[in-house]
Amino acid sequence: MNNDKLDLSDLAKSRTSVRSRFNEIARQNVNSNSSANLDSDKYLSDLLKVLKIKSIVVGIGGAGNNTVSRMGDMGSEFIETININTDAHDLYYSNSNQKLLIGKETCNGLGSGNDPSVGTTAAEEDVNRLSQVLNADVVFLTFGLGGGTGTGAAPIVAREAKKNNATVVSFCSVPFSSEGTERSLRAKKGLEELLKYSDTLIPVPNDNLLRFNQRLPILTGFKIMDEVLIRSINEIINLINNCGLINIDYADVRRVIQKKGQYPSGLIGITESLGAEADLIKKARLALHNPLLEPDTKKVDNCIVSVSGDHQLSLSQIDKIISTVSSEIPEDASLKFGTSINPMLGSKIRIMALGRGPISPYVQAAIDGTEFPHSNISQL
Ligand SMILES: Nc1nc2c(ncn2[C@@H]2O[C@H](COP(=O)(O)OP(=O)(O)OP(=O)(O)O)[C@@H](O)[C@H]2O)c(=O)[nH]1
Ligand SMILES: [Mg+2]
Repeated sequence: MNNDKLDLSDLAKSRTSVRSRFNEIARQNVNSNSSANLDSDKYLSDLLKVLKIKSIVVGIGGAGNNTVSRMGDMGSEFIETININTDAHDLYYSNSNQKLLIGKETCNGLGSGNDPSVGTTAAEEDVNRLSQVLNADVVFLTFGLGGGTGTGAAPIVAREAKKNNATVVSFCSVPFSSEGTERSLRAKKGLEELLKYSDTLIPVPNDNLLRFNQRLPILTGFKIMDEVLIRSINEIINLINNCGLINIDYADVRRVIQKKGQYPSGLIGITESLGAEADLIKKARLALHNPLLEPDTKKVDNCIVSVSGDHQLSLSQIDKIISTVSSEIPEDASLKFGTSINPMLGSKIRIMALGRGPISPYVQAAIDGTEFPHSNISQL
């Protein structure tokens, strides 16, 4: 391997931000055969190698490990994953590319005993190893709030990822009310810490699953929640990986997922339509007003809508979706749309809305030190 290749692969793997990788390659290629005014293919191909946006998905604690394990079953095997836990048993039986047992001294591989401060100490014990593996441009965290490991360790994982210049996108479930007040108090404390280090923070309340089926067995509820979290993460990763194809580039995505202002926000919704006009309008609205999150869409200041369908996807269908979304968010909000052709969708049209601005009422409660919103399930 010549020195040029060695440098490039080191640079591609380096923990620096995509912008500094760009600057470095630009510097290294100063004397390439590009002329002063034109750039050579050699320069462009070098550039592409180091500009590839790297994302990793990190599952923390039992719920997070389960979610990541199920990602493979849902056809996301190409995504790089890391499972982190204080519980050796859960970690062993989970499925991820890399695994990290944290806090061997603190927990002896036996879990945190539902104590977030133990989860935090366990993560601090392994802070150097965490820092080494959190090597990506975008780090997705997924875990269940309310226990000890996810709640206590996730903020430390997020902090270390941010130290490495990553954009941190956190998806977490909020425990069912039926799991008790103590869990919900722990969840709120966890959010309080997490909001300091997340760019996008989307808590998904388990209770909202009951809107669709009040008799839902708890294990089925967890499975559905896993799927919600996986689909959300997958769609954002697809968007990042397909950047530059049609209309949306990584700068657009980064603008939406990066924190603006003091607190992290976020909105995501994914729906599918069979393409009739009335249904397209309904599903475009539903993607934006995701009933699992109930975001305040009047707070959206930046939004991406991605529409995928097979070769029949028409301009007028896309136009219907975009004009519907546009009428639901503030006039001065920036709205970008992208389209991609996916023959696997058959006759369905998939709509994904990703937005910045709305702060989850659960995050707001953690900021204000007030109670979590009450679920309205009994009134349904
Ligand atoms: N989506 C999903 N949520 C789960 C699952 N299991 C538990 N939860 C939720 O996640 C919360 C935290 O539970 P765990 O992830 O088991 O806790 P932990 O982070 O491992 O913490 P300790 O076991 O106390 O160290 C629970 O209160 C549930 O609301 C699961 O398999 N999938
Ligand atoms: Mg556990």
